[in-house]
Amino acid sequence: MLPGSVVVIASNRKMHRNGDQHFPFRQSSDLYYLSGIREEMTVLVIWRGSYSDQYKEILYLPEEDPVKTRWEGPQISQEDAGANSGIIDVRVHTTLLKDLRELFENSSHVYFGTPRPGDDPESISNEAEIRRSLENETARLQEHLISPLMTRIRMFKEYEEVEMIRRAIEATGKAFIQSLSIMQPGVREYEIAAGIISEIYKSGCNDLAFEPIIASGQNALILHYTGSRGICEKGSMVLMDFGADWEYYAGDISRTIPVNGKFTKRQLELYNACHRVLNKAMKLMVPGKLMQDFHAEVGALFEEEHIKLGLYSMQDARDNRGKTPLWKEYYWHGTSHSIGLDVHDPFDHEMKFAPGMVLSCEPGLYCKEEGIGIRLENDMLITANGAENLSAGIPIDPAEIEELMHR
Ligand SMILES: [Mn+2]
Repeated sequence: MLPGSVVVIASNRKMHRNGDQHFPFRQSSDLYYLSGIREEMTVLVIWRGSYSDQYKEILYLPEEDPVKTRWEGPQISQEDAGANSGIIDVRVHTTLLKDLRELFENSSHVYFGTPRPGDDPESISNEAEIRRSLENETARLQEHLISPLMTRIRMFKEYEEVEMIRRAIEATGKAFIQSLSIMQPGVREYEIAAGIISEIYKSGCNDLAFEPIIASGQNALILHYTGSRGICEKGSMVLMDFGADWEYYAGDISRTIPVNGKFTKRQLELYNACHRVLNKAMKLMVPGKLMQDFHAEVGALFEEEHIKLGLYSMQDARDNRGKTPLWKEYYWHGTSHSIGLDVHDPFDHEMKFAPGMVLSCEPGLYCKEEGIGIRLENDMLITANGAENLSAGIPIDPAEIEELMHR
């Protein structure tokens, strides 16, 4: 934060669904990171003085609404909000605009929490309302976004955060084992999803990190397929990409398994190719490497495998030099993304891999001609000299998967 600045980060209200229903509320990740408060309509204000290293932080809660309390139960008390967040100065909304006017008078900069990359510019946030109300007061201030600062902090996980991610991955692994016992020819994709979700909740998680992808047969060629109505056909494979949320931290795992518990010869060839790339890719995740360079290295590994699989020839690859590499015909997405409070956590692509980052490693092989899609995904913690596979406990060896499915 620059000297003489104010940060305003506001959480949203619940998002309306239809009639009197709302979508489940999820706290703004930046606000949660800084405060640990999960209530809707919370506002965090941080002020830094001009001439000294003086900081002030104030947390605003909505006013108690007796009708809302009757229907939805009491909201967090000011006392508990203070204890949970470590913020001593907790107030109610009524004084927010007045307080901000005062802080702005003695400041030169203001940082806002939104929009973040990927936000819907049309959605009306609480923050947008605050900005509108204070248009005149902020006119003379220099405006900044808080997201670049927050990205730099959130990219590096503290010990406690890694522990949360480990718990999320543990629950995700249990759900994977559960899916193996439900999988059989004729079962619907959503039945597999139901088993996975149930197991995640039984592990003590009260949310999923994202909507599970259970894609059988050709559906696996759709990267973010969430239809889940398809039937798992004998002789095909199912690509499953899912993750538990443990206390707001995400796990994110992909596995691909044969519906009837036995890979065909061709499926196994493709699976082993993807598995070899994953094993080599995990070793390439070392401090000092740029994400884009890592992805290019994984692409080169795939090219070798694609040629061995007969998807194209070495000559084809050579003839194609200077154009979009042929491996991109069979591998359409990035190899890695940051994982944390969000399953796709903020990441600064100009920064090199460094200890404390938690990143996915998820090579995929998608063959339209053969109607086969495979993705294998582990979650990695970058360490001083390499990376730890946080999902090492989740079966991935094809013989082990077949053995578990026959049990
Ligand atoms: Mn992922």
